[in-house]
Amino acid sequence: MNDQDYMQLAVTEAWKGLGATWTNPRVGAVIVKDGRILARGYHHRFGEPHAEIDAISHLNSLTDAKGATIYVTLEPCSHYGKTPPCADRLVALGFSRVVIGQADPNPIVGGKGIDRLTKHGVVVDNLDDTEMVNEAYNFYYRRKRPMVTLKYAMSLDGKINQAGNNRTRLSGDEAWQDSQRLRQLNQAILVGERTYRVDDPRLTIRSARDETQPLRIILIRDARHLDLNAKLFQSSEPVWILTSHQPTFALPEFVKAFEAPDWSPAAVVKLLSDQGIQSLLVEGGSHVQAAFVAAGLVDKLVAYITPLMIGGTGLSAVTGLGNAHMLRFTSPTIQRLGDDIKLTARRDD
Ligand code: AOF
Ligand code: ZN
Repeated sequence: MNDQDYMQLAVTEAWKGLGATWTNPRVGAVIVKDGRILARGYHHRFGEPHAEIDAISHLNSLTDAKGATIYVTLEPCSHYGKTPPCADRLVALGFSRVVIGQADPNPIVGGKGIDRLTKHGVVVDNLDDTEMVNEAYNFYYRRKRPMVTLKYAMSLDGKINQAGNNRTRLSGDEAWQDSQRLRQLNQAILVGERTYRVDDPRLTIRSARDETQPLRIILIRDARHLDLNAKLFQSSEPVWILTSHQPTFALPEFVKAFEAPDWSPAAVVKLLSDQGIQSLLVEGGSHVQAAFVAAGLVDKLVAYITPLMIGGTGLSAVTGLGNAHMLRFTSPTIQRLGDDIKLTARRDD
């Protein structure tokens, strides 16, 4: 096993926190001494001990840390937050080497953790190979806004449904499972008014525990007569309504309405940035997706393509998008999921 192998084990640990650590990063750690793995750990959920501390708690004896190496997917912290600085703990226990997967883009740590360790004679090596574990966290601190992912399922002729306001089931089970995971990778999910009315979605992750559900956001032009019987309101995880007219009645505690004359994609992204939301999944419909594309506010695109011709006058994935808004995506990857194809592409500017 080399450094990269141990780091991959730490990455596996980090992913165990999927969906539960917002707005903290997913972090994993593995402690190694004389070629033996002594302990593993990860950041279980927001507010709980950091990965390093979790791994240390699994050592048979604290003295085992003396002269050991710890592999951590993120630079150890140097600040007093909800817990004391991990860097200090590593120094105090006598670790001789710390191998990190990436520096921390969060300015409260940002390099200070590494400095603290090296100042005390601990060898620090940065493998720079774990950025994808916290794609949105990294994006948020570097770009100062949430990472926006656009997701849709479409037919071979680029349609998302048949004509009219029908909900058309396109993707198979595997693609559906995958889209549930995509929800877990995002801190918030947004749909437009038509999707909300036609699909009556719950926007929850079926398999997840309540407290790890993403924030659900709907755009409703006029919320004065909002129907609280919609499925969205049948589970009490937070819902935000972005509207030009507040409801005329009291909302349940888990529902919050934000009022503005116009909720353009830029205004939505500004609100989310201000509220510290690191990632947003736009799940339709066609007009909302077009608006995000037109505004250039799509960082990642996930399309599930079903080998089916629909024809007729069903909506395209981005209805109403003029060709003046051509947006080129890069680094496409494809994956087969049952009878569907998943296409992922990015915008890197
Ligand atoms: C984590 N888990 O394993 C590591 C983190 O609010 P606090 O005190 O929990 O601190 C959160 C910050 O700590 C986080 O943004 C990141 O900069 C740093 N490292 N955080 O939640 C961990 N190692
Ligand atoms: Zn820490």
